[in-house]
Amino acid sequence: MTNEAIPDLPEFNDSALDKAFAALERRATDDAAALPSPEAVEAFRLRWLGRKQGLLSEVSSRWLKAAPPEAKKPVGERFKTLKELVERLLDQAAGAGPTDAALAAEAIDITLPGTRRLTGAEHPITRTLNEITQVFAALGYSVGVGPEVETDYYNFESMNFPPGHPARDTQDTLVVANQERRPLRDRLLLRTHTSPVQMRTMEQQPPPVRIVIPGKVHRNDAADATHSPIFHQVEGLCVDTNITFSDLKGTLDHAMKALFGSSVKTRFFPSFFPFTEPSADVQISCIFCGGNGCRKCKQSGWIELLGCGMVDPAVFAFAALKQPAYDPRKISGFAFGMGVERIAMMKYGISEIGQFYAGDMRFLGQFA
Ligand code: 2U9
Repeated sequence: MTNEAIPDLPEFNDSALDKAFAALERRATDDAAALPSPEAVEAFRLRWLGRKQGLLSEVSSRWLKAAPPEAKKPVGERFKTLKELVERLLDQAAGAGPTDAALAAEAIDITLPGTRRLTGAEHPITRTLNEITQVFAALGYSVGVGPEVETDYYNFESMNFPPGHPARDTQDTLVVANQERRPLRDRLLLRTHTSPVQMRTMEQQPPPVRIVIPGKVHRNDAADATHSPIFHQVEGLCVDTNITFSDLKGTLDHAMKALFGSSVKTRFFPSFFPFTEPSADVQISCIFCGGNGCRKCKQSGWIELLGCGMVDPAVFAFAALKQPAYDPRKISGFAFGMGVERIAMMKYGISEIGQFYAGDMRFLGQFA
């Protein structure tokens, strides 16, 4: 709308004033009805309230200032009412957002097909890792985490792999470059197991300790259908007075039943780990055939799933350097470790470990 000049008032009596102001109120209301954009609202403001050339400023000079003394009050009152109307219309237009016309222009056709948004899902490794930690959390274990880049001391030496010992070859790993000037114990490497976190925990707190450590580990292993140089473990540690191998067997038997079903059986075979003595490999009755023998268990009825043992006194001796209460003559404990990928592969019938890392939506979507 263009600014049409405000005509001079021929008369200042009540009915002439009512008529003139009513016409302006209508004009303002009509004008405010079509303000589709913030720019149009601003133009409305300038047109009506602009200090020099606004319509109200013109009304003020032509009608108010020109009024004879006796008409100043009735003109002033009507002018005030008009100004309040214009301000109210402006407030409404500024706060109202787009007008009906503007909305109609942008209207969404609700009959068109929608955009399907995929819901995210927990990765099967994360899910299995959480399931395992939950089983132990329910037994009163707390959950610990620690660095993936470790020192030689925490990863190897304190776990009873002395410098140069052949057991280190079984857990070869990537080492950080250019550390030759540092003492061996301080050199950095990618941890091969989560055990360093247990050692760090013992250094921080005296017994009793019951913790599980889920996390990523690295080994120089060739990748094949069931091995990956990066994989995940859940390890556990229980230390107290009078902890025995029976406690270990009872705890792991319960955990396997909680993870794979109450009909699952366990059996323990002698094994070797530098950090436990005695050590054992644990087998569970085949969850595919119930122990009768099938292709998955190579007709044996059993599947090997985890390792465990009583914590070696040499490992406690390292913890005792910082916390004397880990005196192997006074306390004892058990530890265990399991590969999360291996358990997830069993639980979900996955035959290639690489599927977990390929990021293929056709694989991952099955867990949504
Ligand atoms: C401390 C003392 C002892 C952790 C243990 C195992 C046995 C074990 C393997 C299972 C499959 C690793 O992922 S895997 O390849 N682990 O067999 N781990 S006992 O022993 C500890 C840990 C911390 C202080």
